[in-house]
Amino acid sequence: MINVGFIGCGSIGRDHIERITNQIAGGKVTGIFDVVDAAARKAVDDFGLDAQIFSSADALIESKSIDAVVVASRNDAHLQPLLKAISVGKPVFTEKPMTISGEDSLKIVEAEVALGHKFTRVGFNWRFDPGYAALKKYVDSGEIGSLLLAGMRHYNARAATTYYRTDNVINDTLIHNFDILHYLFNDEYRSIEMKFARQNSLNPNPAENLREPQLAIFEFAHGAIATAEANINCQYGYDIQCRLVGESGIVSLPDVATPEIRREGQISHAIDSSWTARFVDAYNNEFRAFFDDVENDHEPASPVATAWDGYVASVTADAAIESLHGAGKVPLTFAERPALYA
Ligand code: ISE
Repeated sequence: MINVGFIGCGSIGRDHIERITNQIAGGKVTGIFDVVDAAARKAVDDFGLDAQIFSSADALIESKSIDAVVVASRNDAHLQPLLKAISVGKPVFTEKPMTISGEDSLKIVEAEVALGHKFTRVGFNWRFDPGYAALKKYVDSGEIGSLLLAGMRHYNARAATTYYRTDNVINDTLIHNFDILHYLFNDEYRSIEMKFARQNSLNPNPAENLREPQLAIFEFAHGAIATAEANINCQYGYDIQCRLVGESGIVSLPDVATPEIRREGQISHAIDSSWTARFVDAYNNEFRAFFDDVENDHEPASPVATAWDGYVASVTADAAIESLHGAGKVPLTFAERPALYA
């Protein structure tokens, strides 16, 4: 049983605590830290945890009673606990994005390279979704030839939080697409360009606060092109689509099966608005993989997103934000991939 230390008990943190406590085997939450002490106490009470509440993230990470660390704090608070976990040699899982800039993400990569060991897993959970896993397997089998094009849809019924703004579309939402496209194409990005569509009049936070829908256009090093639509106020549900066009065929992400309803002259399927429900298998699988690795003393390996994958997504996100702020098509350049992540 892995003793897990949790940093951050906001909504996704609580979700993971619940999953580790009630849904999957292998780990036990034995330590908690949150900058808001009451949030840590509430998590302990709500989930009936037998866990120590630490007074700082560093104290939790250093504690001998903690085997592995989960970072689920705000996006801009991941860097320090990740560097700390690496410095004391503890396996660490961080929610996405790994950090909020390519520069900071490179620091994680460099810290791991200096020690010659991969400690970090990034919560790009789509890689563990059965639908995406099937897509990846199919593409890698070569049955539709090399990929030429991709079209993706990343729709939210409405924004996740009241502070969700125009730039959050990149680091909170499209960051998943940045990672999964890179993973599926197995090719480097050459450029990204962001465009705004006409505002949805149903967006409750429009004008400069939350400009969307947004369209991302990616070019890959070998010439393939992909697009990803982010539509954050689509109203009707959480809708994730992906269509990959190869030289001799097309493969598309299956919808999650829900019962077909025939009623009042219509045939319908329900669509949920919650991403935690849509990706529940993916979240559970990524934590099972984390605990398995820790139990067996394994470094993260595919399909797990490593610090390098986190870095690639962060550099892409930096360029996407630059593009949103008027830079047009932004070329993408990356540091040389260290042998550790070959
Ligand atoms: C959220 O954090 C997610 O990870 C969801 O997948 C994404 O659709 C949503 O926009 C984010 O806020």
